[in-house]
Amino acid sequence: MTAEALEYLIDDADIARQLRADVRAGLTASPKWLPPKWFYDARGSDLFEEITRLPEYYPTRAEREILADRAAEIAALTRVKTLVELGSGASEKTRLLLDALSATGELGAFVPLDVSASALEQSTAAIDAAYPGLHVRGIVGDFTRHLGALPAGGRRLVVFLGGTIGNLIPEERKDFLGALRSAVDSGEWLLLGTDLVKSPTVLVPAYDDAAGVTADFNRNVLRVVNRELDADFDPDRFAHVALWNAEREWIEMRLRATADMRVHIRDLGLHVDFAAGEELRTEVSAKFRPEGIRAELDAAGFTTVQGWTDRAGRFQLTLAQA
Ligand code: AVJ
Repeated sequence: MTAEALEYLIDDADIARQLRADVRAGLTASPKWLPPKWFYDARGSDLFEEITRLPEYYPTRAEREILADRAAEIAALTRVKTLVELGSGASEKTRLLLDALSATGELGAFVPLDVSASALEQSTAAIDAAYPGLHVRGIVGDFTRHLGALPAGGRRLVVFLGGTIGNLIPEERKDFLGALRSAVDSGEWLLLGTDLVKSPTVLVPAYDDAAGVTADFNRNVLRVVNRELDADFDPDRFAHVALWNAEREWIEMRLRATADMRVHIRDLGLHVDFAAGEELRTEVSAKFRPEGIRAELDAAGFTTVQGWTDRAGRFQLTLAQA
């Protein structure tokens, strides 16, 4: 059996339009910013996979440990027919859940949603081959815009792993969780992965590794803008910055101009000036406290059923019910 063709809620023209809007808004703002979703072209996705294997980047291993320990318990509590994964990427850790849910005998469908059609093509083909009899329905979409279009019914568990919810600022998180609550029926489930607040001596190296992979990942957004919008950023003249914002409890990644520069973004007819030392914010990665997770879920209309951390207490998976 082969996976069905992907379902497209966004096409290349939408994506191009959004990139143009984001780049114009972010690079004409003060301070300058770009949204993190534009890191993930093929090279950026590969670099992210490399990050997940770095000694300093603990979240992926911590989350995998929790899933390995708790997947059977999650399957027994939820007994769902459909597993929906938001921002699914390679869906590698998700197999632990697919295995456990398949063992309960009721899982019938897997619905991964991601903005990257290429990532989905690979992951749906691999999952389809590994789980004969599972209906795999990949959706090309944006989890901040397309939750209303998720296929309904079939008693669903929606999983949002990796700590990706931390890329949303608090107001965006509120909108996201509210939209998700509206998209599911009472009694359906959410499994949310969140990185936890901890010492900056652990957090900062996770976003500023010794091998420089995260720096390369950060600069990749400039290569994406160069290619897609015919711009002339010189990525080598931007330094990678990762800092802990103690007040907001998030990691910020920035790119710091190492010289005065004028960048031309031809497709936008836009010239952007950088002063030496000026910083462009490319990502926030919020870190959470268990009570804050519960409060945000509660405010959105979800009831927290259980939270699990890895043995070192670095990362939390939270199971909640609508
Ligand atoms: C995939 C969004 C969870 O914020 O930790 C890794 C992305 N950025 N290193 C994160 C990321 C820098 C990652 N998320």
